[in-house]
This record gives sequence, structure tokens and C-alpha cells, in this order.
Amino acid sequence: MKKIMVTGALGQIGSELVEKLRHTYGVDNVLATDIRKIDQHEGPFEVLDVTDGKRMHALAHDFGADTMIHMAALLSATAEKNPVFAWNLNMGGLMNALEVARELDMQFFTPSSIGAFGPSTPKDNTPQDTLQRPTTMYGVNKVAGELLCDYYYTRYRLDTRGVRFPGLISYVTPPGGGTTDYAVDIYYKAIAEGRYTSYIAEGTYMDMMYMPDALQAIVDLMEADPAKLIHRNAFNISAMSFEPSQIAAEIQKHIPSFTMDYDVDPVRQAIADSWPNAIDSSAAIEEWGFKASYDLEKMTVDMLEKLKVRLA
Ligand code: AKB
Repeated sequence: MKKIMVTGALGQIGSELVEKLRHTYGVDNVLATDIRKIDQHEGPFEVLDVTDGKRMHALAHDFGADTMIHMAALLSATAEKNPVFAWNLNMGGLMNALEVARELDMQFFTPSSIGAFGPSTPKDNTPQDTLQRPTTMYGVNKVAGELLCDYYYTRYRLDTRGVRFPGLISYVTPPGGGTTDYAVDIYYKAIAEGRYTSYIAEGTYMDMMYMPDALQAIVDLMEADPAKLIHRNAFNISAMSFEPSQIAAEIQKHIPSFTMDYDVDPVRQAIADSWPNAIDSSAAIEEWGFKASYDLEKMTVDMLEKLKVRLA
């Protein structure tokens, strides 16, 4: 049985991922770590600042971890507010996690993002291997991270794997500081207030995915036959691409009185404008069988149903 250490375990992806991994591999085989402390946690939990490489090594060693899932990072909009801090956390944390994985011979996963692309990247059907000249600190971190993971594989044969996540939508843990967060907020506001003001302009397409598909993708990639992986790190994966008025229209099918207006945030809009409209996931489909079960319609039904219960 795998022994997995997760960093950023209380974040948007981490909190649900830990639950899924514990369900799959056993509660005691998954060590959750985060810089935040919480009073109650079901299963092993340790406080960890990922810039502290020594503590990361000690925790992984003492737990007997054979797999590192490194999730701790600042998202795009927050990184733009404090680029130096973002570089130190995103790159320092990743470097520490890779070094710990190398020293303890662990399998390794870390996510990249559609943020690793920039304005000169082809916008539609964005290829797996293409021009990557991002204009955000987050994007610079993600490209550097992709290269670093490739480097650890070619130089040390460390079993590094990763995907480029699109915007992730979930009813469990809200995201913080991302550009795609509007596509989560809109569901909360639709139920709580019956209206939403979008900070992203009409006509701005971005790739998105429902959280259960994202979690399954991590497990599937980590379990994939290494002989079939040509890319290993930074696989394009997407489940859908839409712009704000399309998600609003989908919500209106269930809440006819729902309305949306716009108050565009120039910083997040500029980031969104620099990202692709829709990426091509065919390398992930061919090399390890990536598959998404939720499209916009199915996700909206589930989000509204689950949120109604949660917000009641
Ligand atoms: C963000 O918006 O920063 C993230 C991402 C696409 O990486 N959700």
C-alpha cells in the first residue's frame, strides 16, 4: 500500500484530495500537511511550511512516505499582488519537495496550470507542446516548475508526474486568489442572493473542470504505467470551456430569476486574456486514459443540488 504525503492539504484541491486518497489507500497511509493548523482532522496531520525543507524531510522520513503530492502554492491573482513572496513560496516549496522526494526515492506529483501559457500561445485547441511565454508570476513559476520536474526525471530518474489544471469548480472548499474563481463564486451567489457580478468580462473563455474529475485524474496519472508516459509532467487536461454568460445561462435553467452583471477587474481580466480559450487534452487521453465525466450541464445540476444542502 502507498504511503502518501500531501502538502497544502487544507487548500481547495488538497482538502478533497486527502479525503479521496484516504478512501482509496487507507486513512493512516495519507499524511496531510499544511501551514495552517486546524483543531480537528481525521487521520495523520502535521503543520508544515513548505519553505522549511528540513522539516519536510523529517516528516516524510518519519511517516515512511513513498509518494509526495505537492499542492502548496499561491494562485494567479494572489501571486500578482506579491510576486516576490509568490516566487519564494512556489519555487522554494517545489524545490524542497523535489529534493525530499529525491533523497527518499518517492513518487512525485505536482500540478501545473493553464496559467503556464501566455499571450503568444495558440489560444484554441492549445497543443500539449507549444510556445510558453506567460506574463504572470504564477505562470513563470508554473513553467519553471514543469521544467524542474522534467529535469528531476531526466537527471535522477525521479518518478515525477503532473497535469496542467484548468479552473477547478467545487462545492466543498472555496478557492482563494485564482482568476477562474468566478466560476465557483457564481454558484454560491446564485443560491444565496439570486444574482452575481462577474469580475471576468463576457466572451472570455477559459478551461474548467469539476473537482471529482480533477481528483480522479491525479489518481489515474499516479497509477498509470510509466512505460506509456511520454510527457510525464504537465499534461494538458480540460473538461469544458465556457465564458461567463454561458455558465449564467446554465444556472438560469434551474433558477430562472437568476441575473448577472459585470464589474470587470482589470488585473484578473488581463490574466484571463493571456490564457488559452480551450486546450487540447489528447496527449493525456492517449498516454494514460484521461477522461472527464462532467460537462457544464451535468456539473451545474450537481453543484446547485449540493450547495443548496450545504448553504441551507
Ligand atoms: C487560477 O485561476 O489561478 C487557478 C489556475 C487556473 O491555475 N485556478
